[in-house]
This record gives sequence, C-alpha cells and structure tokens, in this order.
Amino acid sequence: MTYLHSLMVVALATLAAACSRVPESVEIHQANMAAITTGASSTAPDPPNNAGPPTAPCKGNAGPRMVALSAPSHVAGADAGGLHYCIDVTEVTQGQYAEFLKGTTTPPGSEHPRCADNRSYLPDVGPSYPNEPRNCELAAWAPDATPDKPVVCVDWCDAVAYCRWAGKHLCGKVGGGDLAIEESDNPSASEWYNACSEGGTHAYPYGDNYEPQPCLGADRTNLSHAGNPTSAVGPAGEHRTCVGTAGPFASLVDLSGSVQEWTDECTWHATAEGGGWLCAVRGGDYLSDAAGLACRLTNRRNIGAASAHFGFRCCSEPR
Ligand SMILES: [Ca+2]
Repeated sequence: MTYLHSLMVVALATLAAACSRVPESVEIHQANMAAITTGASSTAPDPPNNAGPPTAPCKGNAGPRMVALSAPSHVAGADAGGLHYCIDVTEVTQGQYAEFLKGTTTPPGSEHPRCADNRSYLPDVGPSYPNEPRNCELAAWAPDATPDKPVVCVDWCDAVAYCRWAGKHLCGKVGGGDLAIEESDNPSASEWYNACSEGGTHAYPYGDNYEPQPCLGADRTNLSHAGNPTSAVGPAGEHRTCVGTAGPFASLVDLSGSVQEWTDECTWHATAEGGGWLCAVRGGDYLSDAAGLACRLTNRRNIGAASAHFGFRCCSEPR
C-alpha cells in the first residue's frame, strides 16, 4: 500500500506539474501566433504600432491598428470638446493591401463616382510597354517578401476602395465625407491635418521647427542609406521618433515622411481637354525636404496617378 501510495503521489504531482504548464505553453503559442500574424520577428523592436486588435475603439475590421482623436471645434456654439474620429496609426502595408485584393468583391470602377476609369486595384508595377506605361518597378510591390512595408504605386481610387473594404474611409472631412482641398489645412475640418499637426498646434508632428532625424525624409535617407535611397523605406511604423507629442497623437507614426498619403481632399481641375480631379497627397516622403515634410498641404496629384512615393492610411468613426 505504501509503495502504491507513493506511486500515486508521484503520478498526481507529475499530473499537477503538467497541468500547471498548460497555460504557459498556450501563452507562448499565442505570442508566436501574434508574431506570425503581424509579420514580426521575435527580435523586432516593438512592432505593435501596426499590430494587435485592429480597431478596438474604432469602426473597421482590417488594416493597421487605430486610435481615436478629437479635432478642435472652431465653430461658435459647437461642442467644446470637438468632434471625435479614428485614424490608422501607420500607413497601410503591402500585406494588408494583399488581403484586400483577395477579399474585395467591389469591381474596380465602382468604388467611387469619380473612379469609373479605374480598371484594376493592383499596384501599378511592372515593365513599361509603349501602350501600357508603368509608374513603378516590380520590386515596389512584393507583399510576400516585404509584407510590412507601406503599399505604394496605388492611385486615389485604389486607396478609397481599400479603406471601404476595411470598414473605414480614406481620411477626409472631420465628421464624415470628402473635404474641399481649400480646407485641407484647417484642423477642425481635415482629419489628416488635425492628426499630423496635433490639432493645428505644430508645423510637424514632433514640433514647430523642422528636424532632420525624427521622420524619414531626404535628410535621414541620405544619412542612413547613402547611395541607395530606395531601400530607405522599411516596415510601416518603424520610425518611433516620428510621432506626435502627447496623448493619442504620440501613437501616430510617419504622418511626416516615409511615403506620401492620399486623402479624400480633392478639387476639380478644368483643362482644355475637359479636366480632372486633383487630390491631396500629404506629408512628404523619404526623398522630401523640410518644406515637403510639413503637415500643411504641399502636393496634389491626378486621381489616377500612382507612384512609388504614394501610399495612404484610413480613418473611421468611433464605435
Ligand atoms: Ca507618411
């Protein structure tokens, strides 16, 4: 009996030890899954700017994590707390855009009344032919090799379609809808400008005066990637110095620099041929100078333009 009893004690102790390890192993498994899901390696320096539950306080079901912001109200009699909305903490990545390409059921051309000419959501990459000019090298779109890099070479309509698919909208007017481009530097009106300028209080996300290091512009590119500037743009959200100064603004990365960002801030441009829509691409990119990297609007392009310098992020409403 004594021997059997001892055996049972040992067996129970072993069982208890095994049980106590179960939660630990589940935790490790979940951590691994998170790393796989986000494309992060175990040695990556704090990737969660683009990871985790995508939209906890915000509408949306795909894409970068979001934070909720308030925009100042300059309208007499309006709520002193301003209007609230949500914005992606990083530019949309190639991996996220690839999910959209697989999942969307909206035919190109039907995503927005301005986009009837859009024939494809694919980034505009590949070799150029006389009747089929391309704007970007093949390497600019490599969702399997570089899933965490910002998607580029997408036009305004592609960006609109992605944000709609994700349950969000291309950043535009605070309170909803598109914004007249003339209002694009009004923090009470522009979701993107309010986010970049911290409610209109800064010229750059990090302060009033340009600095070469916090954000990825020409100065930082030349310092870190001399001779090979096209390799300068790394994973979205890696420039943890390129953020706002306080509160949720301090979670927003790369509004200045990295890649320029399409917004729903457009104007009709009449020409002899009939005209077209020009839309804002904001914040400058990895080759921009101090002026181009500012939060105020400095660039606008044809709605169908795609470039290795142009990406985007989305906005949405609080849940
Ligand atoms: Ca940017």
